[in-house]
Amino acid sequence: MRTAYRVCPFCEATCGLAIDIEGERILAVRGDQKDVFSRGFICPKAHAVKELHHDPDRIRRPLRRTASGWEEVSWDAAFAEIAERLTAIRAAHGNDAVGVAAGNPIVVHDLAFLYLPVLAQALGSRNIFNPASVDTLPKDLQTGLMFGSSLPVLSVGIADIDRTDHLLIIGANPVISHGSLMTMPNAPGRLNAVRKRGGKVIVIDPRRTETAKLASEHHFIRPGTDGAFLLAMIATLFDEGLVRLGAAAGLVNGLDEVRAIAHRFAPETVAAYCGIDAPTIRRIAREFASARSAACYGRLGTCVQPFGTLASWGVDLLNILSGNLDRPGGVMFPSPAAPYRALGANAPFEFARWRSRVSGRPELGGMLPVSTMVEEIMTPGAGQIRAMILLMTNVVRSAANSNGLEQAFRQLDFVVAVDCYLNETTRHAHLILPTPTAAETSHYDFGPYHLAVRNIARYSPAPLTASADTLCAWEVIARISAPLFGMGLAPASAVDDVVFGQIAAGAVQADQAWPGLTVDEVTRKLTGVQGPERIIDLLIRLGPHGDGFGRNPAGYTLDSIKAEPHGIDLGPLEPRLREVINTASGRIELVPQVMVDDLARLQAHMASPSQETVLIGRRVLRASNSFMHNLPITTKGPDACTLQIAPQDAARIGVSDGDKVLVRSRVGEVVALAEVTPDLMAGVVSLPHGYGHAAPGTQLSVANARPGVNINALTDDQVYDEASGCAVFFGVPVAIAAAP
Ligand SMILES: Nc1nc2c(c(=O)[nH]1)N[C@H]1C(S)=C(S)[C@@H](COP(=O)(O)OP(=O)(O)OC[C@H]3O[C@@H](n4cnc5c(=O)[nH]c(N)nc54)[C@H](O)[C@@H]3O)O[C@H]1N2
Ligand SMILES: Nc1nc2c(c(=O)[nH]1)N[C@H]1C(S)=C(S)[C@@H](COP(=O)(O)OP(=O)(O)OC[C@H]3O[C@@H](n4cnc5c(=O)[nH]c(N)nc54)[C@H](O)[C@@H]3O)O[C@H]1N2
Ligand code: SF4
Ligand SMILES: [Mo]
Repeated sequence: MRTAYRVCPFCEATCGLAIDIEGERILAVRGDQKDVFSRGFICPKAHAVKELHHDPDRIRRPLRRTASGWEEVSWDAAFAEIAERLTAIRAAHGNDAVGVAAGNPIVVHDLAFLYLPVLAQALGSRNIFNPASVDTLPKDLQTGLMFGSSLPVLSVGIADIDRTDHLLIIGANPVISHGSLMTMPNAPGRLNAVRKRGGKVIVIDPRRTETAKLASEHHFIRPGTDGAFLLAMIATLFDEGLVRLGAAAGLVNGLDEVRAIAHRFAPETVAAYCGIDAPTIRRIAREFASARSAACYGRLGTCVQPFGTLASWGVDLLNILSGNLDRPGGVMFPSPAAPYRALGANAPFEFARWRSRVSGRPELGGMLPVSTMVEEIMTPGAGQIRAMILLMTNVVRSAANSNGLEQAFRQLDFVVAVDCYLNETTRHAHLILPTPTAAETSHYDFGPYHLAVRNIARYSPAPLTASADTLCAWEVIARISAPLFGMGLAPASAVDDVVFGQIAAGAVQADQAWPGLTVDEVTRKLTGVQGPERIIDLLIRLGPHGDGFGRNPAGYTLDSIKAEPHGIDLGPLEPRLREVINTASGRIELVPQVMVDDLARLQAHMASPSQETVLIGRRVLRASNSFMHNLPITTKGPDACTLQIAPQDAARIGVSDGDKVLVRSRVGEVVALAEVTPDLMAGVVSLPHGYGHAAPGTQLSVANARPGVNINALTDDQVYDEASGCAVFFGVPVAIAAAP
């Protein structure tokens, strides 16, 4: 028996795992006590490393759909067919006819994530969707407009949870999710520590969540009203002379405009709309502003809702105007060892370079909102999507309007899915290409370390050797891309060399830290490693902690990081605001025009708020989105897929615990079992997502035995945040009734 150490790939928290292995069999997964960041903490999902790897339903060989069922094919045959079909579709219908959708695992198997731009470039299509275009667009848009970062998702301000005196959590449930756009292993421990050292944690959420139960206070808020609530807090800061800019002094534009806008959202004006009384809003604002240090953190509840961009804006305004930006205990910017900025430090933020063909929703970072997918597949005309490349996504269950997506996917001419299950989405594919599990792959958390509450570097070697004839996700992406680049059926390494050449040229050109660097020197010194590790090595050596290719011998290289199997702690976050601001003005733009334009919509909604019941989501501890439902860990305990409903609402429609409730929206209906609980705000119901299994033609023996109901049969691709186009998962109007 031996123990391998690897970072957990199942969420952004990056916990270190100790994996006990005998031969090729994983016996157990434990927390790595020596991990410099997680120090032994894990959640139940960590065990999925073992269960996913040994799941008999998992696909291990490329599969091709035939009239009589699925057959195994060789990799070469699969890539030849993909090349032929995609080039033919592109030749006949243009570049936009082939779309790409990448799912959540690509973020945490993020070395493949580095190759998504390669595929997008090879295709030249406008129809590219990635996980950020599902769950982060409002935050991306707001951060990009205010700070000017070219890849805004990787330059979001991070709440300095380990040092803060006051944490305001609005629309996030890190005790279950373990944090998103905030990498922090052991979220429960870190939250408890704030209170233990005398600080305060306040949670604003329409559900009394597991996080709310650890907090000092919790307040229900009407879904979708956070933008108004946060502006009312800001109005209070102005009214009571509490505005301080701190590190942002002299670095902001638009302070007078914010004051004028906030004035229209006084606590007394928004209280009834938000469901939080005016004195409470004023008190929360005052306490936030007068704490020694404070940080406001918002996540999905401030993104995937009808006013996500304004809500995300409110979070940042509050942090900036209370003097908490870029100070310890406030909101700070990590300094990762492998910074994306080394790829092109001064590229400006770009937005709406194109709009979706059917309803004109904006591009951001080269992607369109997933909310446009159904109409872009279904609406005939030039630019219609006719083929999809799916990279680890169960989009037919995870995006809004599943029924529309089912119909859309059925009519596509060609679908190739890089995936390890035959599930609700991949059953629509013509080819399924599996990739090795986390147990067989090495890892470096490129994305999460840009979002971490400490500066950390950790490399994990593959615990098991991948069986012969498997291809890593990046190799699969490179081989799909080759013919689209005009490189025929070239091996992945050939595509990689071209890609690396481009990246190295861009990075050397952008570099300002290391004098005399040339592409030739960089390429020569990195010889020997291929694929994403070579890119990571380049970024590390060019980065702020790097060796500058020998110019700073004490600095890091990928090899020196590899030498520390439990990671390297580069210390707490440090002030670096000036490096982060990348706007044309060189200042933080407090009031981008996009916000001004969207405020009218918020005010109209405030003037006539709907009286309908609204549906929100809920995450469950033992599963990540949809793909873990086939693993034994998710079957422990009571059924998680219930419709939570407040006692008042249950009484009104005449249902009790365990009764069936019919939930209907514009696009669909489901019958779910009621879980009556005072933890939900009246007028709001909640279902978890990722369920709705047992579809014909799937190979998910565990998930199909406990299918649950599909929330995204109710969510609506035509209900979205207008500024960003982000689909609304939280705040969908529904009708509820006792099921007959
Ligand atoms: N109503 C509602 N809907 C939501 C949400 C919500 O809160 N409410 N949340 C949204 C969010 S935030 C997100 S990010 C999306 C997530 O939605 P998706 O990105 O679609 O994530 P999953 O549903 O888990 O699907 C992951 C896919 O990757 C495959 N996969 C998993 N691991 C591996 C692997 O190791 N190798 C390979 N080759 N394939 C693998 C799985 O088989 C599965 O097909 O869902 C969104 N949908
Ligand atoms: N166990 C587990 N962990 C996960 C995942 C999982 O599926 N399971 N998914 C991963 C993914 S893909 C992501 S993106 C992250 C997400 O991480 P989080 O954002 O922390 O996850 P959620 O549980 O969706 O938290 C959103 C909260 O917003 C609340 N909310 C809903 N509507 C509103 C609103 O209008 N206003 C306010 N203020 N709150 C609202 C919800 O009740 C919920 O508590 O989690 C990741 N981690
Ligand atoms: S919190 Fe996230 S990273 Fe940590 S063990 Fe759980 S799933 Fe893995
Ligand atoms: Mo997500």
